[in-house]
Amino acid sequence: MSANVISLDGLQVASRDDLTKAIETQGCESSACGTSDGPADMDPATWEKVKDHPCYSEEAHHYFARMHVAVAPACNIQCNYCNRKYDCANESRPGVVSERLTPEAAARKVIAVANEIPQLSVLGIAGPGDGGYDWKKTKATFEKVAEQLPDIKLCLSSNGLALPDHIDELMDMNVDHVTLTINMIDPEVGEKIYPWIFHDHKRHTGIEASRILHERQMQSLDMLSERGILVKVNSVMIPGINDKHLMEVNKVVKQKGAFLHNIMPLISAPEHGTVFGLNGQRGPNAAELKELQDACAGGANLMRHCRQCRADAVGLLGEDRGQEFTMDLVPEEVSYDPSKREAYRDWVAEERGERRAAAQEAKAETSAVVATDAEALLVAVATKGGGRINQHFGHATEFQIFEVDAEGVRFVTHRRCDNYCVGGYGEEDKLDLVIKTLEGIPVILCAKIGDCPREALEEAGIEAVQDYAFEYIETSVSAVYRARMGLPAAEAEIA
Ligand code: CLF
Ligand code: SF4
Repeated sequence: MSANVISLDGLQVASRDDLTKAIETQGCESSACGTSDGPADMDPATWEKVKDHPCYSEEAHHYFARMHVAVAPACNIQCNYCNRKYDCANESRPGVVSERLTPEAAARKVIAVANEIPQLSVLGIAGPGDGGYDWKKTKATFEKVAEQLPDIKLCLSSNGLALPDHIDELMDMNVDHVTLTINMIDPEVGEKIYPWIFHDHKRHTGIEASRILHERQMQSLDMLSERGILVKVNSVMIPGINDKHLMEVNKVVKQKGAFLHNIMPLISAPEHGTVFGLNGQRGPNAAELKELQDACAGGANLMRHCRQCRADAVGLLGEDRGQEFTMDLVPEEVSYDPSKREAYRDWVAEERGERRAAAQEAKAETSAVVATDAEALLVAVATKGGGRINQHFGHATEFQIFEVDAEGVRFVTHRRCDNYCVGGYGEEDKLDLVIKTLEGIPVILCAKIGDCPREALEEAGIEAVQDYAFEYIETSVSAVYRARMGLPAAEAEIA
């Protein structure tokens, strides 16, 4: 294969034109991004840092992938939603980490993934314990990767307790992105979440533990913000314990300079063996989560596209290709070839600009004819990335949900499901679950759908539309909105 050939899941192309054509005809398995212009309300330096980061930019998550390496198993606190046997709940859904890696093995794995997945832009360390506490391994991994793959962004997730001791080293390593998990700013709330912490060679319990944790978390946030490192705050929403309180957390972290606030639902089940799982503490439902997120309007900007991924996840946020890159599959000797990633970034820079322009045009034309108080419409989209409707209904393991009104098209959330079609055949019980997943969403856009599932959806009051296969999401959602209102299609939507 020549140096400039890009391979996306079996799709091999030799140039940008070929790539565009391939995506238009087959759908893009992924994507990355990089227009030079950021959103109007963001300074160019910040945009430069976030434009390729799938967690820090909703737009980027259609194009770019992250990978986590599980190099940091030790942790210095106990969260009632965590069982050490499982991934860190700060940054992952519960599930045993497949393998823990040494920094050397991790660097080898990153090269292997970067050679195969051109969308890869970020290496994150998210446990399975705490990367700030298990610092030697975190630092050694970041240094090895930075030395061999200087164009990969480094991203750390931590509970913040040990972090003030390492912030200057993070600066030295050019780490631009740090996630702090902050579940409270009131130690009385913290006491219900953290039974103990280990700090200054000593174990602390009760309210003292939460007081120290809170102070260190605030110190970490202040120090990172002062140094221009972008901080995303993750908060686990625990009904009856910190749900109302998180509005205060949102205000405070905004004042202290957090770039984003990611409010994630508690994942809790008895089989996880956590304190909350065993004592029946439930997580919030989707409506409760949305209500809290909406109540935080005006505070810190919210991240709504988090997938609560594993501490060893690989791929676009909605997918996990970790099983393709277990260490037994990674060669002993592997050298980095940046050419595919470079070609991919170039392609995305242009593609992203075109998508944004089309979305702006559709928005302008829609807002010119739709009343400002017209009811918004929710639309589900089956997509494999690239900002396009490029997935068959039966293959979707999640649907991205967009809202459209006179103000334009916005990503709202995603809903997960099992794919309906397995081995070429649809499974009826799975279709029932997919329909349940789509409850409250009147339209779904996909690249293709069979007659059977389409009729079943129709009976459930959901219109399945495949007329916009491989088109941009925003222009298609906008066109459907106008069509359902009996309005003509806008020029940008026909183009
Ligand atoms: Fe990983 Fe976290 Fe960095 Fe992203 S994840 S360390 S910021 S590269 Fe992203 Fe995964 Fe949500 Fe985390 S979707 S769990 S927010
Ligand atoms: Fe578990 Fe992460 Fe909490 Fe540590 S910080 S106890 S690894 S969830």
